[in-house]
Amino acid sequence: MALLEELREAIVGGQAKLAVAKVSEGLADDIEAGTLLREGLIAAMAQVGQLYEEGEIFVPEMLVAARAMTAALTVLKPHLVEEGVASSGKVAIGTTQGDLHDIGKNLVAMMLEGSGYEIVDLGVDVPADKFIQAIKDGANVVAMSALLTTTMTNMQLAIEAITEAGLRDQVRIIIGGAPITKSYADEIGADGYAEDASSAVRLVKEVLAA
Ligand code: B1M
Repeated sequence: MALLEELREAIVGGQAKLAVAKVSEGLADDIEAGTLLREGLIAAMAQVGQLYEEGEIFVPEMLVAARAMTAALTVLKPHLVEEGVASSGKVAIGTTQGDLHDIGKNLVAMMLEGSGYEIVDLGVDVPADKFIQAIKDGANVVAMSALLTTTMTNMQLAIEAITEAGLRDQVRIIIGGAPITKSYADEIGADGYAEDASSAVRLVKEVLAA
C-alpha cells in the first residue's frame, strides 16, 4: 500500500511532520491503527536498525527517526485501544538502568493504558529504588524494558533489590525488549515475558489472574 510505504519512508528519513500527516491520512482512509503501527511505524524502525547495522546511518539519524516515530505514535495513541480487556491494575513501567530506549516501552504503556490499566511511567534509566518506591505506592505489576544486552542484566539486579526489600510477594514482575527471551525471564525470576505490546496486555491480565 502506497501510504504505508510513504509512512515508513517519512520515519526512516526522520520527517516527523510528514509521518504525523501520513498517520492522520491513513486513519482518515480507515486503515486500522494496528496496521499503521505494525506495517508503518514498527517496520520503519526495523529498517532503521538494519541501516544502522549496515553502517548506512549513524546515531543522529537513528535519533531523528525515533523522534518521527514518537510523533506518529502520539497521533495513533487514542486509536490503539484494545477491546475486551477488563481486569484493572496499576502497572509501573520503565526502561532499565543505563538504557535510554523508550519507544517500545511507551508503546507498551499506551496499549496497557488503552486497555484499562493505570500506568505509572517511570521513564528511562530507572534504578531499582524507583521500582521499589512504585511498589510501595501501590503498583501491583512492574514492567521492565531493556534494548541493550549491556542493560538487560540490570533487570536481574532490580528483581533482587525488590526481593531484598521484602516486596517480591506483593508484585508481579514482567519484562520485555528486543534482546529479552522467555528463558531469560525464567532465569532471573521474572513472572513473565512479552514479545510485543499486545502480548504485554495479555500477559498483565494473566499474571494478575494467577
Ligand atoms: Co539504539 N540500539 N542505541 N538507539 N536502537 C539498538 C537497540 C540496537 C539493536 C541497534 C543495532 O546495533 N542494530 C543496538 C543494541 C545492540 C545490543 O545491545 N546488542 C543499539 C545501540 C548499540 C545503541 C547505542 C549504544 C548506540 C551508541 O550510542 N553507540 C545507544 C545506547 C543509548 C542508551 O540507551 N544508553 C543507542 C541509542 C539510540 C537512540 C537514542 C539513537 C535511539 C533511541 C531513541 C528512543 O528510544 N527514544 C535508538 C534506536 C531508535 C534504536 C533502534 C534502531 C530502534 C529501537 C526501537 O525503538 N524499536 C534499535 C534497533 C532495532 O531495534 N532494530 C537500536 C521500535 C520499538 C517499537 O521496538 O523497542 O523492541 P522495541 O519494543 C517492542 C518489543 O521489544 C516489546 O514491545 C515493543 C513493541 O512491540 N517491548 C516490551 C519493549 N519493551 C517491553 C517491555 C515489556 C514488554 C514488551 O514489559 C513487559
